[in-house]
Amino acid sequence: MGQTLTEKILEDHLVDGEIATGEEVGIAVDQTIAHDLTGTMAWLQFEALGLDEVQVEVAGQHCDHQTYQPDFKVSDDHRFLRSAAGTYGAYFARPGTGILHQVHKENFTAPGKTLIGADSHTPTAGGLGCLGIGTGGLDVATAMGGAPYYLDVPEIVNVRLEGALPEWSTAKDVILELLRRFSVKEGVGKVFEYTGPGVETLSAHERTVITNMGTELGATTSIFPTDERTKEFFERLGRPEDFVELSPDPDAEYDDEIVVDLSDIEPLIACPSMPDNVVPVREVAGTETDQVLVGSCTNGAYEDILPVAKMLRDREVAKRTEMIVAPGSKQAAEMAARNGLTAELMAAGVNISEATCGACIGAGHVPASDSVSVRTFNRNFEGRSGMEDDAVYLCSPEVAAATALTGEITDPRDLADELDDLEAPGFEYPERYIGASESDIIMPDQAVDDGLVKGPNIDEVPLKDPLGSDLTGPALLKMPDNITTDHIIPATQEVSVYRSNVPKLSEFTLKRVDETFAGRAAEADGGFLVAGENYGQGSSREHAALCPMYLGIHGVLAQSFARIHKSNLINFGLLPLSIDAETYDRIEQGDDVELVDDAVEAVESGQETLTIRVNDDWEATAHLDANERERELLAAGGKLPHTRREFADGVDEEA
Ligand code: MIC
Ligand code: SF4
Repeated sequence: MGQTLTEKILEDHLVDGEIATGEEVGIAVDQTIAHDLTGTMAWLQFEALGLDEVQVEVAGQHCDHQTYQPDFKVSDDHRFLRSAAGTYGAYFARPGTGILHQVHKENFTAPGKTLIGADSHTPTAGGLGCLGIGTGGLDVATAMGGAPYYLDVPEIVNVRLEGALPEWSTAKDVILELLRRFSVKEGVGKVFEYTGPGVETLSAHERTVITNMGTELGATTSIFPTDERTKEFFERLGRPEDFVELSPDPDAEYDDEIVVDLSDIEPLIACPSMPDNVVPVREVAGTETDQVLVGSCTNGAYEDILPVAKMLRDREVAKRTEMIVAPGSKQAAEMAARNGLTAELMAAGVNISEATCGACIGAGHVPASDSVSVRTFNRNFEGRSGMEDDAVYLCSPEVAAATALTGEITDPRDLADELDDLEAPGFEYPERYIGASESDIIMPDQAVDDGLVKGPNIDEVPLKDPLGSDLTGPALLKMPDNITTDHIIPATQEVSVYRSNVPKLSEFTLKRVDETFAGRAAEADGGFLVAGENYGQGSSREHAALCPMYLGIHGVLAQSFARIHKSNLINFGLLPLSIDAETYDRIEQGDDVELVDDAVEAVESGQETLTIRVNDDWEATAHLDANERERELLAAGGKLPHTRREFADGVDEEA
């Protein structure tokens, strides 16, 4: 039987287990990436594990989320990250070099490689045939140290592309169409592998737009084969030697198939406040728009700025609207400047930002109260922009530009009908990619530090005790479906300055759901969280598990979990227990919950069905879906104490 492309890459890197759907495998890691919000903890963990040198081919440390350095704590984090990269052997991309996925794509992503990233949009690399998977920082720390990365072999879905995109429809509309059809949770446990005749009609860049936002489907990753279009991209990047041709076998068998006819795709938009709340742009056309933002790891590349500049050339942004363009990388910014696009955008009334994530997580350009913001980003979870009752729409650069010109949400096809001289910009590559990286990326052999430099806000990594046998405590908080990691630990500026200080960061835990939660949790001697479906969707932020751990939470009783968050809970020794809808409905906040079984025995013996007793009155079943390796981590109090113990045992044995 032939193999899918995903299976081929997994097999090439297999170090443990067998490739069969649902089975756990360990794979060798070629490359890793982390950024300023996840990297500090990852390096502190690397240090706590006693590791002394990066073992992977390429490890990258970026500073992209907090580039405005609004506080000395952030500048201290950046200085620490440079020192850690230099000390341990990673490359360091200076603050302002750009968003990690864009910068890594321009400089290091390569077909056939495995890339583990402490960021949920690591699957961006799949557009170039690289298996990119988002994880918590601790998994990146151990991978950098040479450990395999473990994952359950996902179901592999064949997304068969047919036809070609019509004028004004873009790659962003393709992934919005998938989100419209499949929602933010249907991709959990799946890889979306793109095939079919429509693939060759998409450039390598357009493919990365689709794989980037596959994350919003909940997917483990997304991947495209490589071909002449990919080769052309690598040639223009100046890295032709990194190109490898890869495709699935013609008789590959998939777990499922979806067909998307590209010629049926029209301009789409995700309405507030979920990326799957997708409608045709025409359905919300006319909505007055206060702010338009172009940028992010989805649509911040040079190839995204170019169509915007073409549409805005010799025109003006509507007076009621503020438009900001934040390039995804300094290379994109430099090319836009050298090719005259920046001047044209500025003349049209655009505010040009430095290359940063910034506004995507509410660090700058926070929308005004009761206003509408239209963005080319990938997430519009309520409050993520920094404004609690925000109204953020997600769309393509073309829709964003049309909207900026009119001041109201506009389908660019309708604007083109109105303006005789507005032509569809289409897709265009630059002749060759130039600039920025050489001066801004510090390779390990150029390192300027030879020791860790820690500021006063950089605290120790907290460790949990091994799992206790009697787990009891109140249901401290009951939450609905689709709680995001942005609810658990927001990424906004005032919170993110404490990413390397867990005691302080914990004070913000679930504050957006209930202001009193952190205080109540700290006072209670242990307790549980209760949630509906898809708990912990969104980012890879391990702090969303680490802070509840610090506050003494034993576990989460949820109807279902998002993939990365579930593995982060296990990594930090919190039990992810699934409950059915009836139990969810019955359990109330404040109820006393007791795990009837001896937790240690149940976890260690592989018991899947556990019993919870509520208010000493009624009982229900909770399921622990965890394999042997994960159960060992849970019993030890998490991956950090477990790995430290393993290392210590290894040393004792050798002695
Ligand atoms: C995000 O888009 O939410 C982030 C900020 O990039 C996160 C990373 C983090 O919170 O540390 C992600 O996507 O993983
Ligand atoms: Fe940055 Fe936003 Fe991409 Fe996260 S989703 S990496 S915050 S641009």
